Amino acid sequence: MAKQLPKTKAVNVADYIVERLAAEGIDHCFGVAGDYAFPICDAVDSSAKVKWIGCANELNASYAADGYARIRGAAMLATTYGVGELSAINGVMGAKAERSLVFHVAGMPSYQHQRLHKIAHHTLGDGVFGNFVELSAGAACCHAVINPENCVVEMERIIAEARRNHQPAYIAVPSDYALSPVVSADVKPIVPRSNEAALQKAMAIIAERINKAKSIVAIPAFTISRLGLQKEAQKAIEALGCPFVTTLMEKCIIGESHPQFAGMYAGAVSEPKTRQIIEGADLVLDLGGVNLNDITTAAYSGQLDLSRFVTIGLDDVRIGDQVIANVRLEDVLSELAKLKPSSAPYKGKPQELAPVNGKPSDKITMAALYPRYAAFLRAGDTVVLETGSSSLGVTPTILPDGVRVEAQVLWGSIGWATPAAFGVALADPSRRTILITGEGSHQLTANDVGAMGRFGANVIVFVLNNSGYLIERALEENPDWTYNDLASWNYAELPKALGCANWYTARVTTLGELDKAMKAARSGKTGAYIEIIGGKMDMPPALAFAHGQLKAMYGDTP
Ligand SMILES: Cc1ncc(C[n+]2csc(CCOP(=O)(O)OP(=O)(O)O)c2C)c(N)n1
Ligand SMILES: [Mg+2]
Repeated sequence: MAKQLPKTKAVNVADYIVERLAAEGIDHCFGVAGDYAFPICDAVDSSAKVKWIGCANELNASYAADGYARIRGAAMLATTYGVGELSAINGVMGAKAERSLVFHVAGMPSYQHQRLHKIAHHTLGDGVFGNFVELSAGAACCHAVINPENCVVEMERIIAEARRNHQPAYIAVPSDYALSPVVSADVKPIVPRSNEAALQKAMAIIAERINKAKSIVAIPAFTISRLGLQKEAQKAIEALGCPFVTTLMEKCIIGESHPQFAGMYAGAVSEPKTRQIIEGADLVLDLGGVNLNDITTAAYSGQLDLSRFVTIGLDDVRIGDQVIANVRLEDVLSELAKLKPSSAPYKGKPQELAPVNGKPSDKITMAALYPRYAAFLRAGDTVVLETGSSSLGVTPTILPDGVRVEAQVLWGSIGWATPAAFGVALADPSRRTILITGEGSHQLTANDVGAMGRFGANVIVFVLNNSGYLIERALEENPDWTYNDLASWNYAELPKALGCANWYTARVTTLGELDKAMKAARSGKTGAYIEIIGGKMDMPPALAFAHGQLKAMYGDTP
């Protein structure tokens, strides 16, 4: 990470903030302009390092920033006071839940107007200006209200704290202060580091647990990919020689053809061998803090003994009731990588891609669709998966090595994936970004397909049109409630209407048409948009399983 502090001489507060965030490896700012945020927007627009990426609304911008942060390690989001920042809260809160580092910079009314308690637009008309700071701060792990004197010091504190937790930070800037010269201060970037003694203590306990254990399994958690530590985690797992499993949240975090890969763990829907390996292990090395929620455990259907876990968090190690603080995940991984396995490494059964099935004239079934995605995807692709039946279809499907998967499994806010795919595509144009979404989710945020076209993000979009909210139909006794129906859009016409004039588009109802469209999308250099017509109740097996587990998912009917 480039860590050069901007020179402060004659630089205004807004310029300083933009420069300082640029030094964190950020070169795009997602947002929607507004008068209180003009100084921030101007600072971005005039910056040689950070490009302004206007989104259709702030919710989309926050999702796009989350997607970008997952690839780059951090992102910048700019909104205006009240109306803008509040629209972004769902997306920023999701980034907090999923440990994605978004710097949310919001423009506030001027200090002068705050001091005079002016009745101003975007307020409750009460002369109070602190109403929203607490709300936006609640979606972050730290926050600061900036003035010219505190700017330099506060930026270092905020950046260090956000990096320590790997969660969003909220930075509120009154519009007149934003234009004032920054007061320089003698500071150095604070890089989170382990306390050496604590690290040695943690490693001694971990080594003892490893030596005693007859069977060990590792779970590299989703945080590993948020922090960009995939290679380090792989080295540690190879040094340990033990099998590793993933949950839905870590799909493809390490290539699925890795010999030590023992499958995806999802409670009772796991392969029996995978389930036995993790549920029967003496020691579960949780690398990063895996999230065992209702989705990742298939409605709490597994039998994990948490007393056998050693959890290496971002900033601490937990073994039962013992917590060793000030130990960084990256340091533990590099210590683990020095170990020598006591026996030959685990060798699992090679995971194979599912064979492509069906005749060209067949209608598109889910049984034929998911193996086609697996055959379509290749190394160098980043797949962004939306909540809904699609993610439950793709995640159990083995994918080729070199495919990266991003999904918002825990927060699960539908509409996330479309702008997130936009952010992912801008974050790394050397990879091809593939969006897989249901049409119901897409309706929430589809307007930013326009931004993909405008900024040259050549995403390949697959929209599954199955006449409504299939996942919700499956999660209820009665699939026919009208609230699971949708306005029937002509999805394949959206790119053209939204200004993506040169995109490849198709609406496919048969496997032959799908195969042809996939080929065309792959060979083109522009974005592509494929609307897939699926059956109203045709669902992947994982969803059918959930349908039979409604009590476990939601508790008994009172
Ligand atoms: C912001 C938000 N609103 C509502 C929900 C509840 N919800 C979860 S999935 C879903 C429907 C998804 O439908 P679609 O995208 O069409 O996917 P399908 O399951 O039909 O393939 C809804 C409404 C949610 N998760 N997030
Ligand atoms: Mg649907």
